[in-house]
Amino acid sequence: MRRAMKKNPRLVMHALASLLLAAAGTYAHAANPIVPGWYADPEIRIFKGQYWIYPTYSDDYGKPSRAGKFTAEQEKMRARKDLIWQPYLKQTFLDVFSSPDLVHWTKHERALDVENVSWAAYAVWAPSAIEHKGKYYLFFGANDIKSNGQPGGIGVAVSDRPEGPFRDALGKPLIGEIVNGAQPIDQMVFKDDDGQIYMYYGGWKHANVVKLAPDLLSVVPFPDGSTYKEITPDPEYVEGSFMAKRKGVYYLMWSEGGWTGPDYRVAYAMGPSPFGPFKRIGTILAQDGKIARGAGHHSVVNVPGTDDWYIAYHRRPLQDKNGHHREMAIDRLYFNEDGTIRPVVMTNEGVAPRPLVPKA
Ligand code: FUB
Repeated sequence: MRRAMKKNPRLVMHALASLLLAAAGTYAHAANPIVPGWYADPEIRIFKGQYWIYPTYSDDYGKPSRAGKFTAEQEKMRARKDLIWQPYLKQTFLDVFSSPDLVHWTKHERALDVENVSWAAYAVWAPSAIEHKGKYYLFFGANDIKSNGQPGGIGVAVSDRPEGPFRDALGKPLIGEIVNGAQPIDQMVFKDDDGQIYMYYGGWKHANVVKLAPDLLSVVPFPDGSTYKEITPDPEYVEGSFMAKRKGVYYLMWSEGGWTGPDYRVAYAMGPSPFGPFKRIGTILAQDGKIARGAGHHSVVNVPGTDDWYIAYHRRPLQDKNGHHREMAIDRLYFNEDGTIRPVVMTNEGVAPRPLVPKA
């Protein structure tokens, strides 16, 4: 690196500019990873003419910004050494990132903190955000529950702004139970063209879909009387479900393999409705021995008014074996003529700036 810098003074300028911008909380990396830091499960969205990324805080990278203040009840939850993998105790908040062009990112620290969620104490995971009736709702998993009766599950927090601060909306989890074998984690909220909002979720190799009430604060039954529909698409399904719709087709995507290992990956199915039926078609994201390992838990975004798509995902540096060392990357996602998805080519360069065109 030093030799390269000597040869090319522009590299020095770029490094200096990055350092200055990083110190100011704004990152100018036309490269993957998109920002410094260990972040996972990025969900990419568009709000207020900007791109937003809502990730899991995966591990400390430099000085952490967590508050570290807990109630007696939260301390009690955190003391369950028999249940908790100790690194999860660091995951008590969520940072959010915004960008006008997918290249320059601004960090909004601690958009959600367990300080504002009495029933959550650690393992705050995989946020999913949606704008609804002028407010922003953030769905998140907490406490990595292992059985019914344990405090934790999927919660919902609300804010007037996409960058937060988000505050717990219910004082309890929205889903705090294991239903159909699905651990209540890895939620993703999806708005269909008719305005109905669904939530896809589930770990432990099971996926469910639920219908959210008009205020997004409860789950309501489907017309057939059921409330939790199991839609596990394939025995390989593990977690991280994501729904996208293109040209009337529903694309269910998910992660397979173990997230701490090299072969974590993303697969997908296509279906005629939000409930499927879904049949696995193939893998769209996987490790590349020249770029990174453990690529998975992704999300996709469509640039409004175009058929251009991007995938945001996490991956692990090649030589790094620490499962929590996950970095965020963005690359292009392309569809074939028949609607199937081409395998993603992971890059170190990342994507070119893509500003959003304001609505006329
Ligand atoms: O980041 C915590 C957990 O790791 C997520 O909930 C899983 O999907 C996996 O990425």
